Amino acid sequence: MPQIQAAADLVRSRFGSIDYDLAVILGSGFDAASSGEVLGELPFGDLPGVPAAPVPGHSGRLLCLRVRDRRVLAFAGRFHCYQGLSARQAAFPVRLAKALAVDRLLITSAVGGISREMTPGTFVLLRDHLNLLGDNPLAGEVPPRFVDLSRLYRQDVFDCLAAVAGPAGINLQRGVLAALPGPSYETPAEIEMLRRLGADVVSMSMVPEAIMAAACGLQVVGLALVTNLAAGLTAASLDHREVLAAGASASGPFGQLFEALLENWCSF
Ligand code: NOS
Repeated sequence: MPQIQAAADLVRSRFGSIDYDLAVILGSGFDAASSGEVLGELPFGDLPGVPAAPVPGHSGRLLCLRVRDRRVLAFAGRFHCYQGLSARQAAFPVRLAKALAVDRLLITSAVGGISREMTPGTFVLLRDHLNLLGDNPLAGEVPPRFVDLSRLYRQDVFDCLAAVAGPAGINLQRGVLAALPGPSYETPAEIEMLRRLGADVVSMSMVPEAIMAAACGLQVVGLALVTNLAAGLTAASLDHREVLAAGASASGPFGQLFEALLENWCSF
């Protein structure tokens, strides 16, 4: 905790004492900086207590953005369990956002599509998740422990997203995420198992952050981008470079959804 406070102090000293409307964690290939003006920038490596270096496709920077009249704290990059971190360490950005008094968190990620409608390019508002990481960010340390996750992901933003998605020709769905530890992609048999368990999409992230956000009392929206069909659903091999390319090519639509979300969610 002292390190989180030290990190928050550093962010305040660099960006000023800002009242953020929203924090966003940007997954592989996601870019929010292009939606707004960058007011401040800080490499993750400068933050006390930062758990690891960024992985390819993640720039590893904390940004202070102005998007229209909103202030956004953007984590351009995230921490994953497959970097050898605990789920608690992976949730570092959420604890930092909490220490900076942020109360709304948007979590984004590239995901593999499992259900028939989850084709590459589809955006998915998370309805729920299956935590198959074998770890929980609330394990081990101070309470709260027994946090209610029955309404973890906000659903009332769907209409404002759909209002933008329809006319813009953006495919928007709702779905359940399965989070696996990775870093290998899944086998076709594992994907079939996940489908039978009720998962629509699969990734190696988001869940530690979402659970920590619930424990910290932050409102959470999960927005995923299907970058590939999951293993066994396509003849093509899975490749992280293609995940990054698919993310980059969806940056225009993501910007539109992000602005709609900022406008509506922040005025609820
Ligand atoms: N990601 C995926 N994770 C699991 N299975 C998939 O099919 C998939 N597609 C995208 C790997 O490319 C990175 O993107 C996400 C994972 O969370 C991982 O960070």
